[in-house]
Amino acid sequence: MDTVNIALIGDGFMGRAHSNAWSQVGKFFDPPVRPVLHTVCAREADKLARFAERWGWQNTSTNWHDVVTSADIDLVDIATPNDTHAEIAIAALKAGKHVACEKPLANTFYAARQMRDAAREASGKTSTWLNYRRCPAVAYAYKLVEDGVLGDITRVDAAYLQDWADKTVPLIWRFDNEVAGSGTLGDLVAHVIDMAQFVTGELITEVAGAYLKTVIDQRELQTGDAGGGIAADTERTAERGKVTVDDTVAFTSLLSGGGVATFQGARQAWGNENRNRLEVSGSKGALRFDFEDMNVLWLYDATRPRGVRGWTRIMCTHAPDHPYVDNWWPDAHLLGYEHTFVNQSYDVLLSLAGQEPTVPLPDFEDAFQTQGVLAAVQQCAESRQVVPLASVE
Ligand code: SOE
Repeated sequence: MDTVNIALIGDGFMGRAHSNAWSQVGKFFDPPVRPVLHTVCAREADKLARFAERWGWQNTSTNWHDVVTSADIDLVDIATPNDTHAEIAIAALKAGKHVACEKPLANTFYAARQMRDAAREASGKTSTWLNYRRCPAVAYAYKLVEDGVLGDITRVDAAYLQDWADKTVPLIWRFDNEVAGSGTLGDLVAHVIDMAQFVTGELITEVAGAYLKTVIDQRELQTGDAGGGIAADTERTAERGKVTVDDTVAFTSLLSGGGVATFQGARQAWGNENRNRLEVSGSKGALRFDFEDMNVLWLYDATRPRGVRGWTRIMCTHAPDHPYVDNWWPDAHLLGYEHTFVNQSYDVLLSLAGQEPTVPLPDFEDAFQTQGVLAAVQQCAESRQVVPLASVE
């Protein structure tokens, strides 16, 4: 296979991020297989035609069923709202395609399990766009922990905080539990759950003390598509609808190595515009990451003589030590959000050619583990009881 024909399902915010990744990866990396932007599929033909023209997709379709079963397609890339992931992914896997799916895996634990089971039976490879693993600083943190720099992990403190969801934002799909399956929990905290498990190399085994709160419980109904942003301005009506998901999330959990991990998430955390942050402490030191300063990793080496101990600021742009940066720019010429998707598309292409990715790719098994944590948090918030992941149905 020297080329891979890609079908993208969805032309919204993630459709743009993925289109950019597939069109850029061959310019900055030398993937073993070349991606072809073969077909993009979405509901509205006029918007779709403009999207295809802008991003260089060769074909368009408004019928995803035909696309995912077409003999012309090798990989199906799912960038649609959460309630559509399972049907599309399972159809694509049954048709022998590789599948790259946006996060969270699905809007329900049941649908996510169906996707995980389909992947187990399928010949195609799966991946999930948990893209923050591919910030060079996060990938380097993974390597440092794997090399034992922190020793035994004792605690994790993680949060994903945004502040876009004020009362002027209409009732977009992210506020509808039927479509999204949760609010901040699945949209944001899924990322830091995956990051915590990825960097520590450990899994969350139980959840306690979970709270899920809706801050703004009514929003204006919208007409038309929310376009390419999280909450791009749209026409709205004076009529209002009920928000049926969480805005604010907090919970505590146990890690498989015995440490304790605490998580927060919010969409009205004023002053935190896209603050996806992680602190990991071990018996020999600690690491800190904050996506709003995404090229930097902070390291505290607790084995140093006390007089000289302190946080070291590492600019993770020093090739070849820091993952991916060899293919981008010289020291401190800084990467951004879109580079994490290009880095991930490179690793997907490596995996399709049977080669090892730069750092582990989250497949449907990994994403299902994260979905289990989401379900455990929802059950814990409901029951006020400790929920072992093994008990989640
Ligand atoms: C909206 O909250 C959002 O676009 C998430 O859906 C993405 O996963 C995150 O990377 C940025 O914020």
